[in-house]
Amino acid sequence: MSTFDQSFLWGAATSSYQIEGATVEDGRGPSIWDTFSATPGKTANGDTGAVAVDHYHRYHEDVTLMARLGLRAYRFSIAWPRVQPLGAGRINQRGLDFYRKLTDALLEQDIQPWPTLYHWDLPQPIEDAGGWPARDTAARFAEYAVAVYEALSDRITHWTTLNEPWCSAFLGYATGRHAPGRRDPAASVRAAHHLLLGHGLAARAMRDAQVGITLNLSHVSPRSDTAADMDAARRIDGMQNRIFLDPVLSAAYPDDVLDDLGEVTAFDHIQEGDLKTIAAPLAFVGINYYAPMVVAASTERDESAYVGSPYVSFHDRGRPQTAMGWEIDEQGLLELLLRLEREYPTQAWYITENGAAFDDEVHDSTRIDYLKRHIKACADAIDHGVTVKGYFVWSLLDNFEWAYGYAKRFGIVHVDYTTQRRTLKDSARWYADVIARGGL
Ligand code: PNW
Repeated sequence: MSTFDQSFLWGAATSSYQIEGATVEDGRGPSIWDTFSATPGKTANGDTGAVAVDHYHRYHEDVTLMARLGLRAYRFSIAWPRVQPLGAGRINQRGLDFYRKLTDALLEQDIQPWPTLYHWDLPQPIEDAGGWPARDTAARFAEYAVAVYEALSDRITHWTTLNEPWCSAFLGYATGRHAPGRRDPAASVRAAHHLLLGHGLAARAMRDAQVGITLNLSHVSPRSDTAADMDAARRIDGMQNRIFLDPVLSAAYPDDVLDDLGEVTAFDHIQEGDLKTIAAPLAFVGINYYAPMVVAASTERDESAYVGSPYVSFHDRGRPQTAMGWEIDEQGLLELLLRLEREYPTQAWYITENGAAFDDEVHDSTRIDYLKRHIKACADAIDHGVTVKGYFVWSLLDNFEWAYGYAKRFGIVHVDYTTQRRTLKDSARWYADVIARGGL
């Protein structure tokens, strides 16, 4: 029997703000990313998602492209401010219509729609009312999620609540490198909790759906086996992986993480029953994996995204890297999957993002090599008994890479940002062959 069975879901991923453009069309309201990217100094070259790759107008062409590649599934996200321009109350029918049309175009080509309900475009009015650090945002998110679910559940089976709550909480509210750009460590810990609470409330309300959450997980190892470096690795593993995995899958925050955060917050934002809500039964967990982390103890204070653990440094092993400066190491993905299987043996997993930015354009043998290594790591994990049920390349198209603007290209399809012309990169042709063959 081959490693990837017939039902293995081969896909590609994007997100609304990174590709759609059309930010003021058909009644869409502003999101925190419109505000943030329009603020001088926040993104490279002052780039914004106002036009992006114009997917809002070109979705049909893009679905045709997906069909040419033979994708079995397409992971996209739904822009909350299109559906609910104020983030609460009135539903904007034209916003829902766009996602209905996109979904129908996918189904017509036998491509499974895999929507994510929140990939970072929080309606600006919700941020103005306190954003994710405010408890009410969790309830607002669940209300929005149910509205979308009710409108589209006749044609969509698999739903993801959140994409990478780590980024929303800690890049959004601690380092300020992502929207809304706040720098308030205590607020970021509240944000993480309310994101999880919003996830749980939504997952419980979407009865009959197959619901999951996507986390950006990493394999964390100490630079050396000194007690200090091992403690640094424990802290970063806690704040990157376990602070999300444990509440969602085991209904508890890890004790050591609560200890580490003791100086940052008094945890008076956690109410009785929250953890039970957060641990709603899930059909799957999505993993976004890009690179491993090697960490060491440091004597210098560094206010990083890892709030509560400022005396940690990130070690560069001098190995090959992508254009993001992220180390290329598929062994990290294998180790991560084996560890997850050990700790959560009954859980089903999907790789909901994996991919790389490189400086080459259409002839991207570096990207083919990156993808090949990581798909091989998935195969090895499956051979070791890990339930990996699908793999989504990040990304289908070159797009708006957040604070890096359009300078970093992750697509397997090249986009000319002047003409919006799409050109298959070598990696797209290669990936189409992988899908056709059902494996490497
Ligand atoms: C993920 N970090 O973002 C996102 O889900 C995508 O929208 C994004 O384009 C992709 O990965 C590539 O960056 C991340 O700083 C952004 O650790 C930043 C980090 C991690 C993930």
